[in-house]
Amino acid sequence: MADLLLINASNFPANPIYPYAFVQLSALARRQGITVSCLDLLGLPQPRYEDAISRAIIDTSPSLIGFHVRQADSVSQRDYAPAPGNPKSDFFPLDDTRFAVEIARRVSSAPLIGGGFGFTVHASRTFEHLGLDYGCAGDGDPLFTYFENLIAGRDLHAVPNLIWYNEDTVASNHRCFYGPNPEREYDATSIQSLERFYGTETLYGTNQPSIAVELARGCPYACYFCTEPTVKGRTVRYRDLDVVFGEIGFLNSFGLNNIWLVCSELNIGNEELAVKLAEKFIAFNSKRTSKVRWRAYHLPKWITRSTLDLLYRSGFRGGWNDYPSFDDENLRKTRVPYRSKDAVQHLANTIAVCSNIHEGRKRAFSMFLGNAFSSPSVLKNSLDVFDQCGFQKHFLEASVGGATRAFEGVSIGSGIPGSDLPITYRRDSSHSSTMNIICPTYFFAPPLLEAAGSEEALLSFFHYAERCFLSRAYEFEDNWADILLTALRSPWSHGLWRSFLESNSAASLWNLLADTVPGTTGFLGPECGDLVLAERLAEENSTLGRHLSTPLRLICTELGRQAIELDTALLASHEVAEVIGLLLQDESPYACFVALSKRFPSNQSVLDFLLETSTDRTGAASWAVQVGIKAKGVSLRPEFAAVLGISLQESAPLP
Ligand code: B12
Ligand code: SF4
Repeated sequence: MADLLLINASNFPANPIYPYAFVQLSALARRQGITVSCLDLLGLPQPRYEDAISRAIIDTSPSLIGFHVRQADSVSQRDYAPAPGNPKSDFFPLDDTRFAVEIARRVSSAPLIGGGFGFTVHASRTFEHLGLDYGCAGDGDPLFTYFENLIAGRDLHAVPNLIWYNEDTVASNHRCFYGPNPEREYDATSIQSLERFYGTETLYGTNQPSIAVELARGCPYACYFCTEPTVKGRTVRYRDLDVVFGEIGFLNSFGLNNIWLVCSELNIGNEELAVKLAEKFIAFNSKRTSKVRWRAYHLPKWITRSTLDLLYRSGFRGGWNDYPSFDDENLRKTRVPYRSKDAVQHLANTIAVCSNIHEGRKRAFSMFLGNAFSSPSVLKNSLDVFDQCGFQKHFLEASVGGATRAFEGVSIGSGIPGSDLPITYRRDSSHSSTMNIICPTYFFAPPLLEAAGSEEALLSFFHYAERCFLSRAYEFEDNWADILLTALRSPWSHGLWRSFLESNSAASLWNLLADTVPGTTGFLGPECGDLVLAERLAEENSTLGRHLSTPLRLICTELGRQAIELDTALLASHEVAEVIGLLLQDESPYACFVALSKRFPSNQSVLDFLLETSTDRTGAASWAVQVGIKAKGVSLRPEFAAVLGISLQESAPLP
């Protein structure tokens, strides 16, 4: 039996987490002597909802049924449009919640209420869309103080944050913002629920999921894309740190050591709270054998290098910064409270501080380059800065936000470019310009769309930037052993290969690879052992991927450089030598793209240009040039150049 049954159909399968709202609402209920039972529908297809919901209702006979809507979509347009390199997601939490509401309506006569962050963003519309009896805009506290009123449908005017039908019209009561819970929220029951959700092996394993603990709520800023100030309030309400650490100590006593401190931002206006927390975590961890690691959203400002050092020493492991750009004018328009030098400094500091931390996590970077105020010059300036700072080589993957999620009164309205042309995506794969803002609805920056010529071209460019300019992801995409094999099977390589190994540090790399693949020996010459080894490596490349790609790519590039040296006719031309230099020397993929885009509209035109000068008939030069193109991930398209404002100039000098 339970007074309240809470149901969540909004968990994002690509990034599943135990709903913290279950913990928070259960704790509020406890204070009023109200019992709560929770059901998360993650992983269940709709046809199985009926069974799960009916069973929960029969088991608990709730007086009220609540639906938690954490978010109405993933806030990432690429999950809804079939973007290159990205499968379409089937994450439509409002459709699933509505389906769950219909079932609950059939099975139970209890009133139905909705709430949560995603619900609150468009509270009245979502309330109507879901077919509920009540809605709660914002903090859930009044639900419990006025629990009896809600069940009896009495004095509903008095219930803060409530949305309800007053006769036939939707009424929204006055909004109240509450602070975080002054008492501990987690109890033994929440631990059992966490165990059921994750399974004990995952929950207590080496890669523990993060457990949410609230630190503060609210944000005074007004970034044009963010709903936090309207949902959580513009005043920051902090939680007593002793209560926060009481919570962390309780979780730690069960062996739960990966904490996500929930707040809008950790360092609003200054770094005081961050420093205080770091000191408390250091003291806390010094008395524990199993150390706590923690994360929190934070701004790339108001954290000095020494504070960042302190934070990471205390177990801090970052949060999420989605820089819109590294262009001051653009940052000003997006209304984020920092500028390019803050972001660059913070990123450089984070890279430096994290360089010694190897905890099995992929280094990932994300940027909101497709923000509404973006343009070709914003993209160019930002990528120039990123490249000049040498950040690319530090990240194994990156993601670019290509479009803005439309939120009424926040990211949509006058002065926000593109917000008058939103696209709503639907589960049945249709999308239309008839906006339904509560469903996944996005818009693009008009100057970017115009420059790219189409949505497909713009998203393809971003995909390229993610793999090659903002991270090293592209380095691991090709089977470099296969590429090497092509050379080793060709007679032109034999002499080169032997002298290459004898005279080069690559020999040690090659022997290292031989050690990786049992039963093979390196350094025998391409006629015998090396060919066998390369063949085995080509087979293994898909499984050993990252480990093998880097040394093999280095070997291929070095061999490529030597193969080109043989082609004196090719190198006689100054221009040709420069293009080859870009491809096979240390230039970054971005610098290479920018320089080549000024001269060539496609990869094929680079090849044609180089090879028409070549006198080589063995295939060595052609192999080397193709290695260079792959080694820099080059992908030349006129639309890509246009997105960065680069125009083709036949006589452009190369850098
Ligand atoms: C920490 C965090 C993360 C962490 C979570 C770590 C963890 N272990 O929990 C990580 C990084 C993993 C994460 C992931 C994601 N997140 Co997040 N996340 C947050 C953050 C900062 C806190 C979330 C939280 O737990 N809040 C506390 C909960 C309980 O608040 P709440 O839902 O509002 O609930 C309160 C009330 O609304 C009410 N209430 C809630 N439910 C109900 C139900 C009823 C019936 C009633 C009456 C009341 C009620 O009571 C609660 C207490 O007052 C929020 C921003 C924020 N400040 O909340 C973003 C936020 C919710 N996340 C967001 C997004 C988009 C995501 C992802 C989809 C990102 C992605 N594409 O992967 C995923 C989704 C994960 C999932 N499976 O659902 C967005 C949602 C945007 C929006 N406008 O809807 C937010 C707002 C961030 C932002 N500013 O854009 N997130
Ligand atoms: S500072 Fe952070 S939480 Fe505040 S409005 Fe901007 S993005 Fe949202």
